[in-house]
Amino acid sequence: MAAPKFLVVCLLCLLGLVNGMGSNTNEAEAIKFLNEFNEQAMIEYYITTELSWTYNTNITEYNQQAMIERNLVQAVFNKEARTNASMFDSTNFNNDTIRQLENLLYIGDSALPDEQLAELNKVTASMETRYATGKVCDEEGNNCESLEPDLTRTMATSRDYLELFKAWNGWRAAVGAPARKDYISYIALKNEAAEANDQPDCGAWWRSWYEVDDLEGDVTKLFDQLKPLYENLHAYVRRKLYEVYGEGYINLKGPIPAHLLGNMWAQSWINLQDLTEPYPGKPSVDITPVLVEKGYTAKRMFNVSDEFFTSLGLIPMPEPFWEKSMIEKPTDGREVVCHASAWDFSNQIDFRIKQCTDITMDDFITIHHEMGHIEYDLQYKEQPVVYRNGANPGFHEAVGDVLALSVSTPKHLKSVGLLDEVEDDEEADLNFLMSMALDKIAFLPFGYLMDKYRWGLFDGSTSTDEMNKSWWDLRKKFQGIVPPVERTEADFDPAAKYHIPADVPYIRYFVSFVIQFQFHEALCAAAGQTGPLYKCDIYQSKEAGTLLSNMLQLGSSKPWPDAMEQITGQRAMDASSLLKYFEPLTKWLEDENMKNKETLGWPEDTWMPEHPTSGTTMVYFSKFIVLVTSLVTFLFVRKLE
Ligand code: KAF
Ligand code: ZN
Repeated sequence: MAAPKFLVVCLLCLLGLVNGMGSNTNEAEAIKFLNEFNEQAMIEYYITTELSWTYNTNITEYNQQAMIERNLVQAVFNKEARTNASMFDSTNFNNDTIRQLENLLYIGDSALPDEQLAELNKVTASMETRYATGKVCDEEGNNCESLEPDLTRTMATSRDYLELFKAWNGWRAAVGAPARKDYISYIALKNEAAEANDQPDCGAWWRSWYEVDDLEGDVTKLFDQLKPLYENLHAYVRRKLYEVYGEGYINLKGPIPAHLLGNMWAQSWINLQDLTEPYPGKPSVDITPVLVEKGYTAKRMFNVSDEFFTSLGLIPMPEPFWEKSMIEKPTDGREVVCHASAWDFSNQIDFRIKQCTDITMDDFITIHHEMGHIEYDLQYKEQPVVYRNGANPGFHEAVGDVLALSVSTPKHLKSVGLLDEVEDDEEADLNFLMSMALDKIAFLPFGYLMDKYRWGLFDGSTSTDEMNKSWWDLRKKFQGIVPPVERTEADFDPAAKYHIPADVPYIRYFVSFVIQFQFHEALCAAAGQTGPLYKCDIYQSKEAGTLLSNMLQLGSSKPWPDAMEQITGQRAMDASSLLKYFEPLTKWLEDENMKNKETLGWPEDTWMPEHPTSGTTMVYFSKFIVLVTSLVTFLFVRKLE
């Protein structure tokens, strides 16, 4: 295997066809080539994106095939661009020409030979279709439910152990296990693609986008710094769940059953807000009931988000966005990919969001997240196509979330009529900070482990024979959660999370969750806000908006530390802003856990919860006892009368 590849590479070297090893030293010609490429790329990408959109908003065999075939045509275009770019010897060109040419040498999956690329496209499309169309039905095969909105709502609102289990387990049976075989093919093909891009494996390739020496080391340091806060939150929430579900289901020294945390993947615990408020008597900071009561529609939620962007002087969502986006789940029977995404059609006009919006606070925040992507797209649309990316993938994920940090403050929500009552005292602040921690702190280990898991599969340190076990090893080690029933290697639970079958890397979200607080702090300073970080709201601050948009306009034309420095004055990821934001809550959690003599972590890590169905027997038994007691009391009282 290795020898022929080596030969090919050397032949290409002799011909000067790889890595800018060409012989043409004429920079004017290089610039002319780049300009022509840019014009043509806008046309080609537009066609490719349109076909992908058609599939994503109407999943049919025909649309899937059209998308796959178009991807092959796009790959031919990309390969040709790579060949042309490699004709130049760019040693003496200016930095920008070098950066653009280098970008064109790495063409992603398109570098695969036709046959393998076709196979990869087929495998990925089949995994994505299975995920997008997955349903959970009852024993008779009736009352089938999809992930959005049905199962998501159940996971968020039910406190019935068995009902939660059925949704959790049903989803994994529907879309997890069936993806196992495809995923093994996928790993091999993605590694081939990595090698075709001069990378040792696909994990290394994905990490290379961050232009640092040791991304894994960098994120591990950040994670270790944040771990104590996570463990404090975990111990506190575990106690609250113990009060609801009792000792058969919750061990106060063990990991938490994965289906009790208000979310299909236990990645956000925001839906446990009502159970976990430090001071329960205070007005709630959850706007879901207000959105529903006031009759908000998806469109109106999008308008409110757009207004926040424009209040900073940022670019409003353009007309075609409103005409062409899909902001609700279609009701005409069409199957669609519901997982939210933001689309740049590369023609400087057409930008769209696809989201099956539910009228909840969660989705209100997701709207800001997605609009952040579009805002970035709009800001860098004058850059050449090769630079129309985030400074790194984490930057792209952070933009909308930064704005949402302001939007979520109770004062802001009240000012736009989304909360009726707010109080401004220490107890109310702690309730608010708890709600933010359930989102931002609970997410950290999940954001960290999703790619740690895939990096292990790609570099071979995790065997495909233990693909499910190693997933749960990481889930237990970092999140402190366990499956509610035993799992085996017939299962493949990672595929029950969108980004795995859909081939979307995940460390970007961990990076985002750290840097969004760095950006927030810098923008708050620009807005002249001097109070605690968690109270800052940059609404209507043109200064904050300008600072942000100047950075966004760079796209990926500069290495990300330059972009970060422009906004924050720092050149590195740093958890200090995040820790500063949560400082009052950290202290409160530490005191509370100390008072209750909580065990931090999950030392009893071999513990498993009772089987859910044996649990139901218990539930029925206790209901029966209650019934008998009431009957006896009733008869007794009657007799007394
Ligand atoms: C983020 C923020 C809050 C909570 C949770 C998260 C993590 C993550 C999740 O697990 O839900 N969030 C998302 O997946 C949001 C979708 C997206 O905006 O990140 C989307 C994912 C995606 C979908 C299809 C193909 C590729 C990526 N990303 C984008 O639409 C996107 C990414 C980069 C540039 C432009 C758009
Ligand atoms: Zn995103």
